[in-house]
Order: sequence, then structure tokens, then C-alpha cells
Amino acid sequence: MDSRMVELPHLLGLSMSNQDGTTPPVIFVVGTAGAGKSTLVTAFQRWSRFLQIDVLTINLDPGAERVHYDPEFDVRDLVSLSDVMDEYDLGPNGAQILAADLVAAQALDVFDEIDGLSGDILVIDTPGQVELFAFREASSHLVEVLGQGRACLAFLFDPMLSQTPSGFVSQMLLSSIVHFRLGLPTANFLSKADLLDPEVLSRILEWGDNLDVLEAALYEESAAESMDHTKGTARAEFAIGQLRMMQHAAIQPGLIPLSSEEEEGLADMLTFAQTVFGGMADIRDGFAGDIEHERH
Ligand SMILES: Nc1nc2c(ncn2[C@@H]2O[C@H](COP(=O)(O)OP(=O)(O)OP(=O)(O)O)[C@@H](O)[C@H]2O)c(=O)[nH]1
Ligand SMILES: [Mg+2]
Repeated sequence: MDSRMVELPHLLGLSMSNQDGTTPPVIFVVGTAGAGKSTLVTAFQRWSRFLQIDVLTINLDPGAERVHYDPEFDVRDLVSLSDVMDEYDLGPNGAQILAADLVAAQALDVFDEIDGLSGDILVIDTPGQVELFAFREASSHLVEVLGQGRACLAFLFDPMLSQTPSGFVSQMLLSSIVHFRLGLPTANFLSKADLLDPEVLSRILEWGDNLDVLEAALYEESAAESMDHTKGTARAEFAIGQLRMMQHAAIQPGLIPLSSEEEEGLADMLTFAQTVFGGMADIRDGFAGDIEHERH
């Protein structure tokens, strides 16, 4: 679908509003399958409600088995993955792609469901396959319609994949590709941080902060993995070349630890959206102390 043909909701006079009449920021939660996206939406909604922040949520994953948060709109009401598989005789992957396109074709109907609602922030859960969300033209359309020009991305790094330097770099690359595809401000979070030993956690965070340390770790990993040292070095050099390019483009992961289990990093996610788009002044003033307390 050509996004230039899309009639944007604000042009149609539709809009969601905040308590102060402005459009609330929208956070799309993205990451590889099982990275903890849906659990984060649940934890964020629970945590925010406790702080009396009015969080609206949407489920955009037609393949979700269970949803534990309380969505304003659930895409499964519009498209069921098993119906798509039956009707079009597709396997689960083909059905995901078609389902995403079917949903995007009805983006304005999705928007109708949330139009007129008021809330402080909208958090959107996305399908497991991040490449499906990032690479389909359909997703750009949804982001445009639902994001209303106030959207950002929370990209979740999988904690298990992040433990090796090459796994970590792969996720940095994936995050920057998603950022590049959707063109939205992106913050990177290290998901399920509670599962990592403190030393492992601080090593990963250091990789996120200091490319030189990551570079040394990559060389070490390549040398240890490969009997053929030239091959190992070539792989490390490829990764480092990519890193330098990202550094040059000022794309730094600046990884933020996050745990839905322990409600860690949720304030950082809120702060990120506020920093990018402003707004929520009353809430920030009223609850800054609590949020600050939560962060330490
Ligand atoms: N310990 C711990 N486990 C978590 C955390 N967040 C998620 N999990 C677990 O990780 C698994 C996957 O979480 P989901 O929230 O379903 O991940 P998802 O990214 O939505 O997965 P898909 O939608 O299937 O791609 C579940 O078993 C969660 O209980 C966390 O912060 N800490
Ligand atoms: Mg999910």
C-alpha cells in the first residue's frame, strides 16, 4: 500500500487526547520472538495505573494466545490467525503476513476504536516476528495511522542472545534496521534483566556504552571460536565495521536494563516517551518523586 495515499487521522479530524487536550505519545514495543514484549505491556500498564497514569494499550499480534493486559483494542477481534490459515490454506508464517496486511488495510477502523479515548500514553504490543513488523509496508501504514506523528519504539534485546558479543551485535544491527525502516525515535532495552547474573548484566551494559570494550570482546570471541584464526578475524572485522558505521551515524544502543518481573526500567520507558514528545506535564510534576524513587 502506498503510504502517501493514506488519509491520516488528524487530517480527518480524528484524534486521541490527553488530559490537557494534546495527543498522547505512542510507544510500539518491538523485539524478537519471546523477547518479553507482551509481558512488558502488562507490567507497564499495571505499574502506570498504580501511579495514576492513564495508559491505553493495543494488541497488534493476531497470533497471541493470551493477553494479560487490558487492551482498548485487540487485533484478534478483527483477524484471527487460525481463520486466516483455514480460509486461505496457509501455514502459520504465511498467515501472519496476510493477517498483518489485512489489519493494515483496516487501519482506519482500528483507529476508530481508539478515537476519542483520552489517555496519557498509548502502548502497542506487536507480533512476535520483528521482521514482519519492520519489513512489511503494511506496518509503516499502521505506524503512521496509529502513531499520529507521536510514535516511538521500545526495542527489546533478548537477554540470552545478548550474552555473547556477536549475539549482542546482531541485536544492535536488528534494532538499527527497525529504526531505519520505521524512522521512529528508538530506545533499546535489555529485557528480563532479572534473569542475568549481576556480572553478566554489567558486562552487557558496558558493551552498550563502550564500543572499544565490545570490539575487544568480539576479537576475543572470534579467536576462541575459530581454529582458523583468519576466518574468526574476518567475522569480527565485519561486526566492527558495522559498529563503526553505527557509531558514525550516532546510533548507540545506550542499553537500558528492564525487568517486567521486578518493575525495573519502566520509569525509563515512560521518561523516554516524555523526553521525545513532551507532554504529561501534570503527571510528571505530580509523580516525579515516585518515579525517581522507582528508578533507584
Ligand atoms: N524472568 C522474567 N521473565 C520474563 C520477563 N518478561 C517476560 N518474561 C517471560 O518470557 C516469556 C516470553 O514473554 P512474552 O511477553 O510472551 O514475550 P513476547 O515478546 O510477547 O513473545 P511473542 O509475542 O511470542 O514474540 C514468558 O514466559 C514470560 O513470562 C521478565 O522481565 N523477567
Ligand atoms: Mg507477545
